[in-house]
Amino acid sequence: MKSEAEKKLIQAFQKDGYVLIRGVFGLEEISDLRNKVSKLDSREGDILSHDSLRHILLDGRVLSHVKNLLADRIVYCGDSTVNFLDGVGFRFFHQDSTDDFEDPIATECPIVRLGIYLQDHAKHSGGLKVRRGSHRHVYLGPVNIRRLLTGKPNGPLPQKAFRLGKGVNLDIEPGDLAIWNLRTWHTGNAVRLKWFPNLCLSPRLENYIPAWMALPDIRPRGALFATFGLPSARLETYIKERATHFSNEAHWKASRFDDSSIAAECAEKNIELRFDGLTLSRSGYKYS
Ligand SMILES: O=C(O)CCC(=O)C(=O)O
Repeated sequence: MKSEAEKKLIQAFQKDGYVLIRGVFGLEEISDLRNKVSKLDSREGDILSHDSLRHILLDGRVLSHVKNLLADRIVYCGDSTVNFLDGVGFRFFHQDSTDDFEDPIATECPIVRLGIYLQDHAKHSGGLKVRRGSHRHVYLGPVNIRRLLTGKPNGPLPQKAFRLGKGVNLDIEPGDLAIWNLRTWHTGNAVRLKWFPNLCLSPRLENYIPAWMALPDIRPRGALFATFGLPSARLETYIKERATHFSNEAHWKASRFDDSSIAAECAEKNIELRFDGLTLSRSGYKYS
């Protein structure tokens, strides 16, 4: 039986394509995590493969929110990263649901991505920007405009899928957990203007904002990102793409979440592990 708070989160997630859950972790936990991330010799590999960070992804508080939005049994395929960047990170709206040509209004994408940010982004730049409701939208580029007009390629789509959705800079504070649908349009490294911190600008424009006009960001920018999904055709496509993408070569080499103790903990927590990326990488697959 779900609590009222859980039901509200589901409603918000279904409507907006994201939720920001306040105070999941304590300030000390986040500062400890930041310290651990800063001390890693290498940040390659998925989160479960880092002994000092594994507990955070398998934390009951994280899993209960993910399971509330998905279902009790969830799938993890090794798609998670540890970030700790001193420079300016990338800034452009994108969705993580790759090779996805389905009608986003008529079909569901039962996959979520979560972000744990290791510094404040409510009063600082550098946070997450999303387009509200954009898990039901397609990108308004030339290919999709042709699709709207001609139904080709990949079949017709309803006209109301061709919308942007209101841009929002999320007021992420240390301890918050952000979860978004894999189809939701989003970008990291949002710039907040000094005089209008809530004004949500286009990320392309933000690249040209001089530093003196923006609220500073806290560097290095630490964050953990991870994907969980439900068994589905959409998840299969995603896992295949992640397993074979050339940019993941080093990631799979450094991952070892098939270790028996990790596998046992995941089994106990009702997490199905998929080793497609690991297996392919170890088979000598040539990434191109
Ligand atoms: O860096 C961020 O805040 C966003 C990261 C992101 O786009 C992703 O993990 O899919």
